[in-house]
Amino acid sequence: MSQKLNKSTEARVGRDNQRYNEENSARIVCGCICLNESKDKVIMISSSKHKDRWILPKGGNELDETMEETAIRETWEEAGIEGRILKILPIVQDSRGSKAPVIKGEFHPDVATPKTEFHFFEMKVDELSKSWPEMKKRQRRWCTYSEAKHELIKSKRLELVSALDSSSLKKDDIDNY
Ligand code: 5FA
Repeated sequence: MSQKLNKSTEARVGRDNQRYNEENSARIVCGCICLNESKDKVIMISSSKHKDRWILPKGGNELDETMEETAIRETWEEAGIEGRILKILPIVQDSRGSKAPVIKGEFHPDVATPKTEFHFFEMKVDELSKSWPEMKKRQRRWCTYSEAKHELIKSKRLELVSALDSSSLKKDDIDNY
């Protein structure tokens, strides 16, 4: 795998170059499950739209990028992480079901966010930068499996729980939560 990272100081914005699934018009979103060396911790970030909700670094796949490039770029922009992609994880579908709008053609973020298809990669974290493009917008923290799952359920992001479950993150004692 190529593993290219352009450590930009600003995040890409806008949806003009967003890639959609040609069959069902789902928005393609890519991200990383960022693990420590011993694979018992994962990095979570706060959502920019809901500051009290914790999610995983991810964002829209753009037309000039491979899915892996998007995952690496978003992980840098949103979480300031550099690392090595170890594997591709199974695709997970939007957990909003029929409530998620299907939009054909041009996308208008102010009107609705279309249904999403998530492509996650497992990454081993090499370095956490002290500064990164979205550091003023987001918090970042290491979590155990049970902490991460607890936060994702609280954030109503069951598709992100599926992505986490498909990774090599070691499961600790979930009964504590
Ligand atoms: N959204 C909310 N719940 C969703 C679900 N279960 N499945 C799919 N999408 C869901 O919010 C990003 C968008 O995802 C929102 O428009 C929301 O309606 C929709 P977020 O996941 O909380 O992430 P964020 O607040 O950090 O938002 P951004 O990083 O700006 O958005 P993206 O992750 O879409 O990526 P971008 O970097 O390409 O903009």
